[in-house]
Amino acid sequence: MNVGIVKDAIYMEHITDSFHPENPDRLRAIYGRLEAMDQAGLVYVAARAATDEEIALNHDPAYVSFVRETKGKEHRRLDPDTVTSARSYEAACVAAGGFLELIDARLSGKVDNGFALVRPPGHHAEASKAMGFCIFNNCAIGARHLLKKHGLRRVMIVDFDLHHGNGTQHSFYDDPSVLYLSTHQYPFYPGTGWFNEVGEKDGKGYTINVPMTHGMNDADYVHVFEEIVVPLSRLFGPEIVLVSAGFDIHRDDPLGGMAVSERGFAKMTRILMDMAERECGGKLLCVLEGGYDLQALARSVEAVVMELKGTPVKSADKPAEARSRAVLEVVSMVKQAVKPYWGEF
Ligand code: Q9C
Ligand code: ZN
Repeated sequence: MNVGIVKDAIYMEHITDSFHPENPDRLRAIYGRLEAMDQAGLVYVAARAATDEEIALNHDPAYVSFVRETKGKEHRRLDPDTVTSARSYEAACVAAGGFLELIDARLSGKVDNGFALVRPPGHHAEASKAMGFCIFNNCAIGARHLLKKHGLRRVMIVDFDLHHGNGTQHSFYDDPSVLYLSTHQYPFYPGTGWFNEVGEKDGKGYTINVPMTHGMNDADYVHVFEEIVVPLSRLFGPEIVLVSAGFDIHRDDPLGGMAVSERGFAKMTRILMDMAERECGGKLLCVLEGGYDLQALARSVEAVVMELKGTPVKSADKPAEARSRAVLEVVSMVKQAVKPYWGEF
């Protein structure tokens, strides 16, 4: 498999406060690990800045101008958690544009799947508001580009970041062309993502929220993927699958309360690859969201990339731990919530 990788030095120029968990060291750790990997099958896709028009596919032009105003300025606060440095605007444009280039590389057949290793992250960013370390919503801009520029009609977004992707959910809340499915710790930041948030108008049923309880492990996530994500993909029939890949569900993450290991990320990736293979010729593209323990983050991204290459790490077949009782309840609640739209599955 040729795995498209987006990697760029500009992403390290988005400098947050000292001790901010979302800092340039995250990508330094990932890129270091990536360089140490066998390079066979890795295809580096050059990033570029998304244009104003591309960003405006998902954001209010006045908000884009507001962010542009931070250009060249030392330290601006866009939200209690979201700060900028002189080159953050540029980094944010290249984060979105990097994902667009990866999308185009997949659709033109240059790569088989891929991972955009970018920052700032995106899934909390609303149409007119920065939130939760996110400035522009990379994944949502990617989905808009697929609909508008490539004429796709069904895009599936799977978001396994610890936090609910409020920005992505709201972008497509009334839009049946994008199926947004999020697993996230609940109750937790940003507060949204309960079962009953299922979309509105024509988009009813096309938002699926899986609020996970504290401490869920590899087996729990695999169970949710097998019981909810895969069956819904069969019913929806996506033409491409985008993944908001957040590694803050790792057991070592300082922000999260989940217990996922590298092996779990590998298994989740395998399930998503098989799903994308069945539905849409394997069109599966990941974009980095959270993940704040540097070692856990770098090792987990490596496990995902190994899986995308088709050379899974050996530890992937060690016996799994048991799933929790709580996950059965979560799965049954989600099935109940989406039954009016998708029936029983
Ligand atoms: N102000 C991502 O993982 N924590 N963002 C807020 C109360 C914000 C996480 C705490 C966490 C944002 C992309
Ligand atoms: Zn997160």
